[in-house]
Amino acid sequence: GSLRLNHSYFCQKPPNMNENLLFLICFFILVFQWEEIGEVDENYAPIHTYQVCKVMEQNQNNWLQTNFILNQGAQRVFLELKFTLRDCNSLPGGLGTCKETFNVYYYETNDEERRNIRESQYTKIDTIAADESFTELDLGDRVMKLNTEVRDLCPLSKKGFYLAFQDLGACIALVSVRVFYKKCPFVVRNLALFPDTITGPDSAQLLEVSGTCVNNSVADELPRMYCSAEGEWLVPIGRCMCQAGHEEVNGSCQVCKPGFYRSALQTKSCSKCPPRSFTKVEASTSCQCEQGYYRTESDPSNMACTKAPSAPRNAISNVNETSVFLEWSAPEETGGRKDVRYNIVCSKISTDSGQYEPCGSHVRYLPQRTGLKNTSIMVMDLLAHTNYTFEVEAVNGVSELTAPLRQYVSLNVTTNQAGDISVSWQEPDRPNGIILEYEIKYFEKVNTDQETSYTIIKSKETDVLVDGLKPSSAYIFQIRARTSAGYGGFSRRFEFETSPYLAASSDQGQVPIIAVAVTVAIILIALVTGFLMSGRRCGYSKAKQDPDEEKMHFHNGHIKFPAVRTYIDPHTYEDPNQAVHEFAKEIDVSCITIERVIGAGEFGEVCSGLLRLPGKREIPVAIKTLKAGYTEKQRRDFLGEASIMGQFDHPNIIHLKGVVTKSKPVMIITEYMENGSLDTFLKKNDGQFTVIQLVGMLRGIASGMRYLSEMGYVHRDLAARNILVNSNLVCKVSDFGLSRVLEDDPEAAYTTRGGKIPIRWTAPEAIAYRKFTSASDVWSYGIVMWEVMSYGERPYWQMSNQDVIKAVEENYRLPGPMDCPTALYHLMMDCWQKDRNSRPKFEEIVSILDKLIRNPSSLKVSNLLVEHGSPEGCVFRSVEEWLEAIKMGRYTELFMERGYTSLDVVTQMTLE
Ligand code: ACK
Repeated sequence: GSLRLNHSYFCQKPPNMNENLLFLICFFILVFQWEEIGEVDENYAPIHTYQVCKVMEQNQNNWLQTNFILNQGAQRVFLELKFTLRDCNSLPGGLGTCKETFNVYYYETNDEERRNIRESQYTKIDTIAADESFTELDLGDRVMKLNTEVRDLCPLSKKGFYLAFQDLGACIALVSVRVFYKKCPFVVRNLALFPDTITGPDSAQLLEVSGTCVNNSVADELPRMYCSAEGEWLVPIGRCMCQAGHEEVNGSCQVCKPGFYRSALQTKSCSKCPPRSFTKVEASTSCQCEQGYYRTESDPSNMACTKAPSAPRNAISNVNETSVFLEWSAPEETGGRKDVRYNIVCSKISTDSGQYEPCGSHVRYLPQRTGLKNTSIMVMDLLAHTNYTFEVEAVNGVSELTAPLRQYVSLNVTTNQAGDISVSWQEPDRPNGIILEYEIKYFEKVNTDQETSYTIIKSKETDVLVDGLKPSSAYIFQIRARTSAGYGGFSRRFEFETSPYLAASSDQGQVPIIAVAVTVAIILIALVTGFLMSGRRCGYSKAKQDPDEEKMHFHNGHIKFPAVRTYIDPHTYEDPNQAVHEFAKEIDVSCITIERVIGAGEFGEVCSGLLRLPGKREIPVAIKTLKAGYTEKQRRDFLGEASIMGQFDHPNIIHLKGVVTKSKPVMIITEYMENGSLDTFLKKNDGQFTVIQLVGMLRGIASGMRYLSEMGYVHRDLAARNILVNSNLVCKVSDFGLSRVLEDDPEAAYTTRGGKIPIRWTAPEAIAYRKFTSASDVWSYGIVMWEVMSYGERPYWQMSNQDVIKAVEENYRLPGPMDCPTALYHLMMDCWQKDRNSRPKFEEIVSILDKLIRNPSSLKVSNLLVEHGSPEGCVFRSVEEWLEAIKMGRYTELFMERGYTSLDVVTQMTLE
């Protein structure tokens, strides 16, 4: 009877515990010297305890052993003990023998019936001491000071284990023992089922779990999640989508009702059949067109069914010698489509047969004969004095599917005669100023190509009509443009021939000259003068930093000089040595004392030492060396960092003292940062700083980055490992480089486009198409914030780079680090906005951090709803209003769908 009582107390799952803790059955089966006693707890509720209190007697060795506890496959099991312990000092005679601890052991085995486990076979879990012991006085008041201790057992590999408690002479009452493991509970996420998953043996381990799609759904990309050691699901990747003909309703896929359909996997729910279509069955993937209506293969399924257009209306013609301009109005009935096009069918009366025949291939149509979008056309190169008929036909996407009934309007036209050449051309691509006019030079091509005499005409437009030319003759044309800088060169020569067409009939007798009107597009060669070329060589260019910007720079034909001093890319120097000596001071090696090696850099060792410049006091410095046997390129790249660093002067940018290039080894001397790199420093001092100290560090980094961005320098590798910390906790941005910046970063990985990029720190647009800007540095800064607030945790833990790219693309963002003030987490999230223009600028980041530092109460880790009360302190009236206020408005729909429709429900949201 007492065993059962203990079992029920010891092993019941209390109602307030998390869903993800699983309790294992345990009770005591072997009791040596311990007593089972009825007691009351601090609330005077009856409890049963196991007690032992043989403090006066020597050589105690009292044991309690549990039943066989099946671990149910868990590799890490937790043990929670609640007990009271008597203070030895309060026992008058027992001081010599009295103990204040007891031992907990376990014995792992596959044998469920194991009896007689010897003491030596147990493995000790721990010696347990009380945080709170009690005296006789307390006992008189019936105050029992209950201690709670939790230990874990791992890794477990067998079927189960026995627990045992050993008392060596203490006065203990064991009130409860709870044995449990943690699991990530079964969940349906993104239409995928994720099974109950027991957490891994390691406290930092994330288990990757694949989901299975719910009925009638298919995987867009295999859905996966990570099960954390705490039993939480993290980082959902991929999702399942309801199959066509089904829609998502409350996490399952249900069929579309008759009259509704769902085709493409992109639409979320079943839609009503579009106009002029229907379906009479369930689970339809499309709707059928009503009779007389059609849909083309490329028509989207949500488009109404349509029919062919009626004929064009109000056609008119305007004859100009042997050209005719036709114009008409759109048909009255477009058939419900926007893709109405027009085709022209031209026929003429044959001079031989007097019958209509096709016009032939010499006739030219501007812009073209078929598929016209506009309601007009120019028809040229017709025969003079000839009767033509033009049919203007209207068609649309479904005309071919309808009965072969052509919808057209026809026009009869008679031409007269012609004798001009019309020449047109395009403006040059990149003129060096406003074009004032064009000069057109032409001459008749006689037997040789040589010009004997020529004519020049001028035009402010990009076309000209040249008349008075001989029939059947070749002419050469050349064109040049004039700007305020003078004339450009002539275009290449273009040759045209006038045609010898005779009039089909003429009242005026023989027509001596009948030339064809010709329209020619001549593309002029670009006119680039010395002015533009010299602009290109200007030193203040950011050519290597952003080619787009460079283009804009020069397109306008002038050079913009920025207001603040601008970073100069050392690449713009033909001789890199010149750049080094422009920005870095040469230091004589005799001024330097190397003391010890502190690390390894890409090009050689990094040492600490002392620098004593003449007339100055000695200061500690860091010395980067270039190892012997370097190539010329390595030397250039190594010193490139000094050429960059030497241009900066800011308290949060590592300061260059100078370089040693005249002797070997070549060295770069910088200020010494006592605490080394930020990531290592934070890991070493986990949990040691106040939030204000951490925010102070972040403020420094942001200020350094603001300076770099104002200088026009994009860092590209901003990460805690590239920040150095001095003895006053001042953080400084370091690691400047040219192309090699990313080559020497062990975090950098090759992307599909071949670049080497530190994926976890880099903005998606920089990964996808190498768009590195100050806005991508802001993204990296957000990651640095996360690293700092989590004391050097690795961003995205041990997820693979590929998974990180995917997850970020799918809008997953790192969760807030433990104990991170909500205001800081929101700032990080802002830095990780997909649209780079929506991210804050470094200027704003500095000012936000300053405000937080000035107002420390804003840095509390508090309830979301309180934290984000509107500035006036008013309470939010709806979930939408609250989400908008914390810049998460885009999630409103999701909240509604999942039932978080009121703030009351939101406040009850669990972490899970
Ligand atoms: O984490 P750390 O101690 O800090 O190890 C690396 C190592 O050299 C290789 O880069 C340290 N280091 C680099 N520059 C400096 C500096 N200016 N002051 C102090 N340590 C530095 C860095």
